[in-house]
Amino acid sequence: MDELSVRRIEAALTTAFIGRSLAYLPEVTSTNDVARHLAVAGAADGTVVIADHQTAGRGRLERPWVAPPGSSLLLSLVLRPPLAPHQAQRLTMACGLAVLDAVKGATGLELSLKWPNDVLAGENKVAGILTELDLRPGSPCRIDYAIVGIGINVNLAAGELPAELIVPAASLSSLLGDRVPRLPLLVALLAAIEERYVAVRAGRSPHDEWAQRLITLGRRVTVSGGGGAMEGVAEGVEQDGALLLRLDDGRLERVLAGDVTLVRGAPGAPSISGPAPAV
Ligand code: BT5
Repeated sequence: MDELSVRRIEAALTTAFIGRSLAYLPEVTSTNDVARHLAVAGAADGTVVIADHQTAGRGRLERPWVAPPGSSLLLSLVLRPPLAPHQAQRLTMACGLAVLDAVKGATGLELSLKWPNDVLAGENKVAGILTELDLRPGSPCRIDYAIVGIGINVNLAAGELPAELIVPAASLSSLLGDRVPRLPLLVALLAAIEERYVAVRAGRSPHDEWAQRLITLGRRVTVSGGGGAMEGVAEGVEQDGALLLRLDDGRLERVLAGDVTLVRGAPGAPSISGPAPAV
């Protein structure tokens, strides 16, 4: 049995505050939308919204996030970190690393990250993260709340995986050849998020560990977006999450948003791509 419910989740939770305020809904438009409404109404730091099905699940730039009912982990967190807007990518970094921790702990699978917000198994996308911000005006400007949405492909058969994507998709069950119970994975994920988010709250950045887990770095890539495209070598990522792209004429471009494709045929570079960061 793989049913989620508030009772089952609460009984299994190991966290101090992440998910202690919890909404489970069988069907929503998008868990990010529900979480935003709760945040506007004053929801506490660490509030979690989970759904079994989204009728309008989305990625960045309103791209659709596809997940058959009951197949996936679909959740959003309301976070109220003491961060400036330019530090918001720390939340995506921390949650991406938490997905790696939780999947490794629950299944033994070693996943990796692709700049800026994808979780991959080899070249296949297993999970995506959508971070949306609301800012508190003033000087200095701070984040009022952030909604971090996480979608993990858990039990999708090969035929259920969305096709014709720029980045091919995989699910944990398709990789393992067996179904993965969602509840223990969810509990492990919320615990991993709490550990990493507590560090972010205390002023520590997950940047260095995140950079180490990015398969994008050191590769030749094409970055497209805003009507143009640039090709170069992805040299590094800055503290705020920006990608540093060394162009062939020697200039270094700082890329905050764009579609990144690893250039086929370049050393060690299969073709992998993905769209721009929301933050
Ligand atoms: C993301 O966006 O990868 C962020 C996805 C976040 C989804 C979660 S689910 C819970 C919460 N509520 C929401 O409404 N959203 C969050 P992006 O990097 O823009 O990637 C979107 C692209 O991924 C799409 O354009 C498709 O190409 C591809 N895609 C869609 N569904 C997929 C899936 N199940 N597995 C792999 N790729 C998928």
